[in-house]
Amino acid sequence: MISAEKIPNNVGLSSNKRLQRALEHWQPQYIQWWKDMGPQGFQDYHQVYVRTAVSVDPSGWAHFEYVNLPEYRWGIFLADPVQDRRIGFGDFFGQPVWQEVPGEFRNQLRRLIVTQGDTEPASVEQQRWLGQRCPSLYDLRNLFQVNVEEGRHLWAMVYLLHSYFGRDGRDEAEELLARQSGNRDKPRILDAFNEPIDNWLDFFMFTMFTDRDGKSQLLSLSESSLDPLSRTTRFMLTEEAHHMFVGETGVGRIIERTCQLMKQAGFSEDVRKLGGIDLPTIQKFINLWFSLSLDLHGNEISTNAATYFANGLKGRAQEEKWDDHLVTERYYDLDVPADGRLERKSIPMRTAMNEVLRDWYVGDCEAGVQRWNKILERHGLADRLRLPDRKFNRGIGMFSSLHFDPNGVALNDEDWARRKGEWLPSPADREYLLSIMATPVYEPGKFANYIAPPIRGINRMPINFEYVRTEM
Ligand code: BYC
Repeated sequence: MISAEKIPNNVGLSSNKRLQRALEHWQPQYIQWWKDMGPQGFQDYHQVYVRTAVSVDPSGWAHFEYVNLPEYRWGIFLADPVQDRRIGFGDFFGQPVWQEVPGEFRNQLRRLIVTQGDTEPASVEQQRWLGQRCPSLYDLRNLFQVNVEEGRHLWAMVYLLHSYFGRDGRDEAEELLARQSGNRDKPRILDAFNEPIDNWLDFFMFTMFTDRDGKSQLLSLSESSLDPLSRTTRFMLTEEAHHMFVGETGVGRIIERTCQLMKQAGFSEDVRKLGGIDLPTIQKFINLWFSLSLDLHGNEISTNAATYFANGLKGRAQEEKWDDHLVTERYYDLDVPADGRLERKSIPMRTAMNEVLRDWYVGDCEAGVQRWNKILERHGLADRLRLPDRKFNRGIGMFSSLHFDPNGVALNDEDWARRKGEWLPSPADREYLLSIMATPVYEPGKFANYIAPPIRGINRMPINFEYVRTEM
């Protein structure tokens, strides 16, 4: 039974019969999906200390309690309305925002919402086996927090589909539960969401880099002229921040431990013999997840992106910081491959909106990597981690048919095939990581050997708090 008590919301669910009916059909399928495709081995007998959003004010979404995961209260929230909000960019600049979907933009908006929605359950599916290899109860709890909130983000997109897109919206909402990460016949829409995440270095890199793409895409959707989409994504951003915290501090704690082990090994790079994760391996995972997440921003030159911008559907991150919101006369300089070399070209800026967003994203990632380098500096080490060149290992966009090394130097097919193992995780690297993660750490306050404890616990709880407990 659908009830406002079980589904915390600020969208008037108790008086919205249409939404109730749609959810009555969809919610049981969602729970079934969560049980089948969500965290494996932690559905029945575990209580997890998680945060549940019960309202949009800070006190409301910082509500912590022990929950049995399938009983988590996935809610539906819109950020508070902005009075007299006006369209902030594109051809309709200055007009009032839309409370309903204009017929002529219905397909484009549905496509954006479905693409966004598809990533949320995909990430839960990708991470579903990680609990069996967790480095601590603290990390296990963080994994589940991320998972339930990705589930809530799916609810947010399904709310929009059910409320504004009629029959097609209901069909799309079902399809969101039918596609599966990595499934050959029914894969998830975007490539990075079909990659396996079977170890915790992958998970932390994913939450650092791929969730940060979530941040850039949500920032741009929160500028949308469709006000309910803007308000939904604005609230999602508050949760996204915690996911990136998990990623950045997770990798940071691995680096911290690696530094300790390097000292212990007499400043040797080879910390594997002490069971640690060496810096070259960490660099390879940065190279992988950064390049996969660059792909998530779409083609460098994109008429889709130009149309989204022109129609006011998807803006730039922090659109108010730009001085020109029409962008009809501006150009963007880009290195374009031509006849086997790169040629600088000026392209109309509206068609470069994916690249403009990617610029914002690269800057945000760069700041995070610099914070990691501070750890190395603090330990007196000369090694530094870095982002690879944007052209490296691309699967989408104009560099995808070419090869480049992490410095952006072009390589032929043969050199790429021979050398890519130097820059990307090899099967042997993955095997090594699985070997040090084979035994999960479930004892409160204990941490796997390859990762340092966090500085503090969650919600002012001690680090040795029993963040996940078993109830038989
Ligand atoms: N993989 O003109 P283009 C998150 C396709 S993450 C496969 O550049 P557009 C999260 C494209 O569909 C954020 N295919 O496309 C993070 C198109 O196909 P068709 C998710 C790709 O539309 C962690 C063709 O290539 N949010 O929230 O400008 C955990 C032409 O490309 C890919 C969104 O994505 C790819 N990577 O740009 C949980 C926001 N890229 O039509 C959650 C909504 C492109 O030719 N989506 N293609 O068959 C969008 O804004 C756009 O769809 C994209 C693509 C930016 C993704």
